Amino acid sequence: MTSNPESKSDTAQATPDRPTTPTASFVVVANRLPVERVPGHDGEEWRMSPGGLVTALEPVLREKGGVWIGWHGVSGEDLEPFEASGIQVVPVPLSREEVTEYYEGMSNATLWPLYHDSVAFPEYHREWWDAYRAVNQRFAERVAAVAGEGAIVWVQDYQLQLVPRMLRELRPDVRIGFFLHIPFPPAELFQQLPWRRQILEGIAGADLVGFQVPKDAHNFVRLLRQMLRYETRRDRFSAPGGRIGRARAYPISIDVEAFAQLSDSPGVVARAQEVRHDLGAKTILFGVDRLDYTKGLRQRILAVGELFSEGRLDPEETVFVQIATPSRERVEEYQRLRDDIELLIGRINGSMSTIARSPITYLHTHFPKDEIAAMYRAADVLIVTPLRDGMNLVAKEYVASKTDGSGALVLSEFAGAAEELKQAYIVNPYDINGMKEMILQAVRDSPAAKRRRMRALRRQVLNNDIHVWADAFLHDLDLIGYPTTLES
Ligand code: GDG
Repeated sequence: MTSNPESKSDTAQATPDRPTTPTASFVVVANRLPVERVPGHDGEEWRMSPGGLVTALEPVLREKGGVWIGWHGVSGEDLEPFEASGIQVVPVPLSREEVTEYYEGMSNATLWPLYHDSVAFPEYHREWWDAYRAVNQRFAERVAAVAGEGAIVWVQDYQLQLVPRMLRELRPDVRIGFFLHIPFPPAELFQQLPWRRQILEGIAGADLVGFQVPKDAHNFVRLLRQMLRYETRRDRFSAPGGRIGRARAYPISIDVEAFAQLSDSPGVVARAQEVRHDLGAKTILFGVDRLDYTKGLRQRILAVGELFSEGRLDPEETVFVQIATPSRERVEEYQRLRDDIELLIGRINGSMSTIARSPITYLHTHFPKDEIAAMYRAADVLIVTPLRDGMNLVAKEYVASKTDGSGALVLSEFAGAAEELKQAYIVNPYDINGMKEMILQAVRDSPAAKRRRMRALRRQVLNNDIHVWADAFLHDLDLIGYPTTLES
């Protein structure tokens, strides 16, 4: 069921059937709401947008009568809480200026590059920080107004690092979890942040802090000890007032079963055959990423381009398809990246193409999920080469989609996923020659060798899906509060 929320700016009248703000026992807080506005019978409607996090949390939200709090994606619009596909959502408004300063600025031009090894230069602006704090406070206040007595609140990601502490001040009764989807930087980089203490204190307001990999959890605990003088022991820390919190790794995953089913569905099977036929290549190399400087696109394209120009990959036999989904297009660094990538690909194709075919097929657009699934199914080699990545779900989606056990995964050692997917063809994306050799090996290895690797990868991914992730985090969050000392 979808309802059509009314904007406060459109109408000051509360409609009688509008759901009132609920008192929830489970609250998910994320920068974005998992909804999209779609045309409906009666004007516009809201639909839950598909995505791993929604899939994982939807059953818990339904079972516990939970709510999701977040921004709905349009600035300057203040909406009442509403229901979308049976889930209660509570929109948090953002002004146009806040989108610029809190979201595009502090979140995506300061924290995002800093947390990804500073692969792009992080910008520090005091007015961005002020907006970040103000928006985090607004989120915390919304949660405080919605959460029932003793509720479980799960805060997501780097845009909302101050919320745990702000919320604790408003509502000491609730149990707070925080999960960081991106890497947590080493101390030497984190120390650059003018607001490093506030960020650490903000996150440490949570009872349980989750990271993608153990190293990041250790970094965080070490920083609490060194910078805030918290007492710590292994994964536990003692916050002011004697409250004991924990910081651990919970590697996120995907809805494996849904991907496998989609991959085996008749439409996707037929589309994959069609793609293979249309591309007319013996070997299909594939990449799909948001167009982001952390994803190592420049290095990947350079490596594949050199393999073509040196004649080690034959453009008559091999094609490289790269989908680069538009992302953060108002942030300057992303505009520069797009220009660089398109110049690079233009040069390679310009010198290597024939009238009939080009070695690189580059698509700068968002595709439906079915189309991505068909590409996974059709691809002989998936190339994932981030310079730094919290996890990387694309790698796991490819493995889940290869239900017949074929395919080869080339994976950067700097993706969180490399900790689990050890049987992939692991590369260092900064080492172009090494990457070229590994891509060639992934293309040329015997089918039996590839199957052996894929079997191990599939075992890992199948046993650790998104439900395992959510259950593990929520289970640990549930237990927290019982141990009262650092030792227990
Ligand atoms: C952050 C962290 C962490 C991409 N293009 C299209 C499309 N996609 C989908 C993929 C995949 C998702 O977007 C990308 O997920 P990643 O994990 O690879 O990367 P980030 O967006 O950077 O995510 C990351 C993740 O959070 C979860 O914690 O793994 O490290 O950076 O699902 O399939 N989907 C469709 N069309 C496209 O054109 N439908």
